[in-house]
Amino acid sequence: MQQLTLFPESAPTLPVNYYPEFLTLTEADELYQHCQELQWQQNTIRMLGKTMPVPRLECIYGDEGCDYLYSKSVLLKPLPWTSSLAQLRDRITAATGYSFRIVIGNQYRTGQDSIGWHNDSEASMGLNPAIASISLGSMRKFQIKLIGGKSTDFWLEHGSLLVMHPGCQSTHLHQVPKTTKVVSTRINLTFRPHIGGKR
Ligand SMILES: O=C(O)CCC(=O)C(=O)O
Repeated sequence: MQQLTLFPESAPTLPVNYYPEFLTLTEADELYQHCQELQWQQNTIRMLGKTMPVPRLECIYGDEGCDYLYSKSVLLKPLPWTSSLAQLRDRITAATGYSFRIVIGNQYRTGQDSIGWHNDSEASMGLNPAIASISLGSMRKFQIKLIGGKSTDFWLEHGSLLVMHPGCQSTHLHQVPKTTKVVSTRINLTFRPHIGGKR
């Protein structure tokens, strides 16, 4: 089983680690194919008194009852783990030591799909969650910054893993900005803990 070094020299000041070749090309291609069959939804979000479509498609799989509400507005109700997603969850746990109860998928259809600056601090994940993020398909820029600080860019490649360690969500914000470049679909899977539901 692949065991990751959690704090390599390359990113000593950020509470994240990036592993560009976590999956082999064949594994990443097969997983991308599997993700095409997941139940993607176009959700709506209420912000500043307005209801608008979330600028990406979303899906959620996980343990029964591990509902996930974000931005006090979007409620995601997990479908049961598929065997591919459960295998990937276990592999990431074996490599990082972190446990996960849900995976939220984001599908960025074009460069106009995005996620703005935010942290993932929903109480349902418990205190100081570790979040593991797999990227598939087109490469997109992921930016992370200390709150009030300068941002660092990561180009998240097909088959890569980005780990946001415990504490990251309290001190840092992250985003995947829109781009005017022509990009095709990118799929992102974020494995997260959850304190509710049934095991
Ligand atoms: O797509 C990504 O790499 C980031 C997704 C993200 O920030 C989130 O789901 O909270």
